[in-house]
Amino acid sequence: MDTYTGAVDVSHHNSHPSVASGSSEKHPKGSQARILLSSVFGPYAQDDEFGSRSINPMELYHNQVTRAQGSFSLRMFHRSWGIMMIQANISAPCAVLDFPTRDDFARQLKNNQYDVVGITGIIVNVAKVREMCRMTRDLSPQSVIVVGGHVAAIPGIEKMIEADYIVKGEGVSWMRRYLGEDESAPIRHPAIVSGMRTRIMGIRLPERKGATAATIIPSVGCPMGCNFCTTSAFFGGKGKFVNFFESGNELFEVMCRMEAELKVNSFFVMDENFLLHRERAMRLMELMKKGNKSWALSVFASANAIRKYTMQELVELGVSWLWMGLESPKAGYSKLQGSDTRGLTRELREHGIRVQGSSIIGLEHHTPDNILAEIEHAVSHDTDFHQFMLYTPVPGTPLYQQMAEEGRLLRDVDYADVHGQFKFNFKHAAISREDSKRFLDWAFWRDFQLNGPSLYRISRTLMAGWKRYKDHPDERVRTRFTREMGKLSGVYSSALWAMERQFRKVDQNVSEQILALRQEFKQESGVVSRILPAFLGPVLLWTTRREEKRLARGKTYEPPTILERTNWVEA
Ligand code: B12
Ligand code: SF4
Repeated sequence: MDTYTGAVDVSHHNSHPSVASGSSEKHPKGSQARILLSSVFGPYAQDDEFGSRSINPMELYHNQVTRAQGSFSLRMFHRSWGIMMIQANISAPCAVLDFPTRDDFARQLKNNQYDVVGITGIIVNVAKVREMCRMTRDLSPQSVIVVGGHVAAIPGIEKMIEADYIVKGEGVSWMRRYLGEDESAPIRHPAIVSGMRTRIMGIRLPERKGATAATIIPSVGCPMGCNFCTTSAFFGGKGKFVNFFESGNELFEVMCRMEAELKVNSFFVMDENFLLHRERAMRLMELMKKGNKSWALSVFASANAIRKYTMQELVELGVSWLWMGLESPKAGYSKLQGSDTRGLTRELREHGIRVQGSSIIGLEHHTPDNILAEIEHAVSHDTDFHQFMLYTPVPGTPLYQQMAEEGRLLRDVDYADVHGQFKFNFKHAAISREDSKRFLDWAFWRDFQLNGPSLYRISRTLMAGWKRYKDHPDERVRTRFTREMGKLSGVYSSALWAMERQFRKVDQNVSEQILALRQEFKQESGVVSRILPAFLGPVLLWTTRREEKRLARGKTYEPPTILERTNWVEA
């Protein structure tokens, strides 16, 4: 193994001209150019000079949703879909390197003659992007360096990193244009398994083909344009977004292909506000009915978009998991207008739809006096999962612009800490930077303490859905709930057995609720779930406790490094 030992260059000098988005220049080799697309290097869950932070691991749930749930936290990794999307849509020979170490990245550069090195990163990763540009100049001086992803939104980024092109916004069309390919050709969706290396209660779940949902990316951006929203701003802001698949027909076709290729019947739909596009969603439902597709969909949607559908429609569309914003009723965002989010989340859960709520801590009207009540309000939604985030002006957003104009942005906050899970990066009218973290941590803890482990909560929602829909006239709906319940009855009821015991020390009341749900399972499901917990329950209790000890000793998890090549011919 060759090791890269280059010193860290933190200077801001920039000898190569950087060009912002929309360049009309083309690479001289066109589609013959050899491309490397890489995500930023790990390890991630540690504190280092490149901006890794132990509180900012590469794990969606453990990072920002279930992080206070200890061994019950849902842990898994997600690939870097942006560069997978670009790779699938160019005909040039292309390697995607995901989650490399610095050594892996250096080795790629040394052992291959790449013409173009594309690096993807978000704002927290800027120091890594800078280091990777420096390494590329050093080890592969012939390569053109292209940087894309949200990191491109940092004001003055072209002076911070040594790149030839910094691409703001959508990258597939940019790369196609740069290689002289047809920019407007239909988008080819890559086959993406949504998550990997899933762990909960101290065990890693087996990775069977088809067991994990496929990720589908219908669009990027969101036309609602909430002032703090970075994804909306990055792809054009209010009124704008980029659609990869315009119609329900196109989407259905992609999903059928994924179903066949990955053997899946569930989909993680990565669209910021999927239900907002009602016509497309309804057409998809029609085709699902015609094609007898009993698919399950996990989607993001705002409360006002959800309200455009009846519960029946959502259930028939296969919506089984909904990620929605529950911002304070006093905040006045148009996406929430007129919606009683507590009533809505209750109703959704009663129909077997798991709800992932998302609440913002530190809104303008929050004060030390009212924030605990606001947190109680958020927690009282009793959603299956709850994400809390600090109100954060992120570069590129209207909120950031406003805060800058008002002189409220705090200087000397490292970009690596601007992610909403640490402390404020701005001066709040009433809450101090230190207190922002305390309130945030409290919100996560309070939700866990009062509502219990998310694994228990999703079991409860699924049970409600099963009871309601097990005799539904639409066979697709029945099949979906039976399938989901099937998953629950064996292993999950054993997990409930272990949870009930382990949670006694946190909250006796919740532990009793878990017991009550387990009894319900016994009645509703087959013989397996009656017998299995007696054997598997104690095993899971043991693995849970073992995991608890490991975590106390500082155990962290990292994603595996992945290299995938397409259209490849050895140089
Ligand atoms: C999946 C995901 C993750 C995964 C990580 C995946 C990975 N391998 O890196 C997990 C769950 C681990 C994660 C973690 C975090 N994430 Co995250 N994540 C997402 C999410 C939900 C989807 C990303 C995605 O694939 N989108 C779809 C693809 C197609 O879009 P895209 O990545 O933007 O790529 C397009 C363009 O940007 C561009 N492009 C991208 N890369 C490149 C490269 C080149 C060379 C070119 C030319 C173009 C280009 O072309 C692509 C196609 O158009 C987004 C939200 C969102 N809707 O995008 C947040 C998002 C990217 N995450 C965000 C944040 C803040 C985080 C965290 C800090 C957690 C947190 N506190 O919120 C951590 C950081 C982890 C770390 N240590 O780096 C923010 C970024 C904000 C910002 N402005 O920087 C986002 C936008 C969410 C949000 N709205 O706040 N995340
Ligand atoms: S509705 Fe959600 S995704 Fe759309 S702009 Fe607002 S916060 Fe962003």
